[in-house]
This record gives sequence, structure tokens and C-alpha cells, in this order.
Amino acid sequence: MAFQHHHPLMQTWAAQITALWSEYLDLTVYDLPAEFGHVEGRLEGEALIIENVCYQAPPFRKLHLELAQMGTGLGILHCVMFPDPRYDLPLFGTDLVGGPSQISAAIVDLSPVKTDGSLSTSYQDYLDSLAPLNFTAPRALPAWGNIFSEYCLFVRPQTLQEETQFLERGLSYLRWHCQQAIASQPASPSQQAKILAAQQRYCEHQQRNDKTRRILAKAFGEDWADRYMTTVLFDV
Ligand code: BLA
Repeated sequence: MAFQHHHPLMQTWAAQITALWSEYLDLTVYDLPAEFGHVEGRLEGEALIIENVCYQAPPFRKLHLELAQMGTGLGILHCVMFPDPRYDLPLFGTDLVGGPSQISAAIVDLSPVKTDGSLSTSYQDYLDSLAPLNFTAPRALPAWGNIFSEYCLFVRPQTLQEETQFLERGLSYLRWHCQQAIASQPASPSQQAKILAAQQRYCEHQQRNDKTRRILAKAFGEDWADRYMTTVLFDV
């Protein structure tokens, strides 16, 4: 995956995500439906190219990293790690949206699968131990974003220093999550049903992101966008 027009933060974050996955996890290829691995459409006369990398690795059912690019303009990095729903593990998710010189949205979270919306105490203790961060332009979550944790970082980075802060915090979340995940044991059967329901809720809420849907629909049509959002991005 080499998109030379992508903002450097997207290139770096994508490379770091795949490096950490290889460091901690036993990756095997996850076959996306053939029509969706590499896709090209047209958005306002400009090519929209989507590249997907997808793995499976215990205890994750799907590790998905996507880079999309419109002409030389808007770039998108999208990543979600879906745990096997037998495990009581949060969903790691991150999205970067922006042009070659400015990121407008940088988000990273470890999103809970507990019915009360909380993370397990080991995650909370770790996340509470991280130094508080200051960003000049924090962003507010939309209404569907109530699936995210209180540790969700959502900002418009204004300087190289803020980009680095975002990257380092994202790496801390991801490294901790990989370490916890490989040491985890399956939950009890009664918990497993709740975990699956929480993963479904996460996906349903993400599917309500009109900003994502609009871009995909403009380039590929409404039906395609809907299929892509429900089978590739947020399948349950
Ligand atoms: C926002 N996502 C956006 C925006 C665009 C996309 C254009 C608006 C940027 C802005 O407001 O500055 C587009 N994102 C995409 C596309 C894909 C994508 C086309 O991933 C895929 C092909 N979104 C996620 C994940 C998270 C996420 C995993 O896919 C979080 C973990 C969050 N994206 C997210 C949020 C917003 C966003 C919260 C802001 C939505 C809003 O302000 O309404």
C-alpha cells in the first residue's frame, strides 16, 4: 500500500499499525469478497481508489486496514480490529480523514463491548495512567458516536507536534490492546451473547456515519455503498 499523495501521518500510522500487528499477532490472510479488495470509482470526476488489507489472527476474527484516496485530494485511513466475539475485548478503531497538508479528523478509540458502556478495569487502569493530552482543536462526536469510550481521542491536529501526539497515543492504545488480546481467555457463554450484541451495536452505529456513506455513494452508487458498509467496513 503506497499512496504517495497521502498525508505523512496516514502513511506513518498505517505502517505502524501493520508493524504492531506483525510483532504481536499470528496473521493469516482474510479474504474479502473479491470485488472489494481493490476498488476504483469516480467522485466528481476524480478517481477514488480504495486499497484493503485484511487479516485474521487469534483472538481477532478480522483485522481491517483501508487506505482510500481521491485524485490528489482527500485521503482516508480506516482501521478496525474486530475481536472474536467469544472474547471480552474492546474494538480498536481509528480513522484519519484529510488532504495532503491538513488532517481534518483524527480519531482513535478502544470501544467497549460491555452493556454498561465501560471498559474492563485493566484497560481503564492502563488508560488512566497515560498523561493527559492537550489539543488546540478537539472535536465533538456525532450522536451515533455514543459507542465510543470516554478515552476516545477525536481531534483536528494543528501542528506536527499534535500529529505526533496523536500517533503516539494511538500506538499506546494499540500496543496495550495487542498485549491484552494475546493473553486473554474466552468469556463465559452467557457473556458471549452480550459481547456479540455489543459488536452488532457498534457496527450498526458506525453504519450511520453519513459522511462515510456519502463519499462512497457518490463514487460507487447507493447500493454499492450500502453493501460495502455492511459487508466490508462493519459486518457482523
Ligand atoms: C468522519 N469519515 C469522516 C469524514 C469522512 C469520512 C469524509 C468527515 C471528516 C471530517 O468531518 O473532517 C469518510 N471514513 C470515511 C470513508 C471511510 C472511512 C469514506 O473510514 C472508509 C472508506 N470512522 C470509521 C472508524 C471510526 C470512524 C473506524 O470508519 C472510529 C473509530 C469515526 N469518522 C469517524 C467519526 C467522524 C468521521 C467519529 C466524524 C463524523 C462527524 O463529525 O459527523
